[in-house]
Amino acid sequence: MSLLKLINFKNLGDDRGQLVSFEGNKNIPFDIKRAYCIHNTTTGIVRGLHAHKTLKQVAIALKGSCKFILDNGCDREELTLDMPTQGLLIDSCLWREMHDFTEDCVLMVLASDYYDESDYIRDYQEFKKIVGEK
Ligand code: T46
Repeated sequence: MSLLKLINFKNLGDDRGQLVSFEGNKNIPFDIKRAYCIHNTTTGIVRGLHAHKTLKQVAIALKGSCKFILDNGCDREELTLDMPTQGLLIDSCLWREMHDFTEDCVLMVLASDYYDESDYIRDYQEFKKIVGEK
């Protein structure tokens, strides 16, 4: 089964322009407690490089594009996010890396919980150990 779980959002646009709606426990499969945006990213950098113990998130490229790698400790898969009508569901216990941000990229992330540094696993070997024990 692929690690890359995509959600397609309905385009509610008309001849005035485009509109996409995100609703907790409807087209987003959890209660949305937090939203954040990554933008004005420095060329060539890699972000992420961590997993979360419990947090679930959906990442949506509102503008531009970036590449996402998801890794479950055994398999590693990559995709490009490049449209507001498509979201990537990032379940807990998945290592993520984001790279190749276009200059104009605005990446919005909807999260199932508030920011909590103790939920992060920032060491890949520790992550491998935790998923290996599950
Ligand atoms: C993730 C990927 C996709 C906060 O204070 N509140 C927040 O809600 C967030 C997300 C971050 N921060 C602080 C923590 C750091 O001092 O903002 C700084 C940058 O965060 P970080 O280095 O974790 O950013 P990324 O892009 O590596 O990772 C982020 C999320 O943190 C993470 O949960 O899954 O995007």
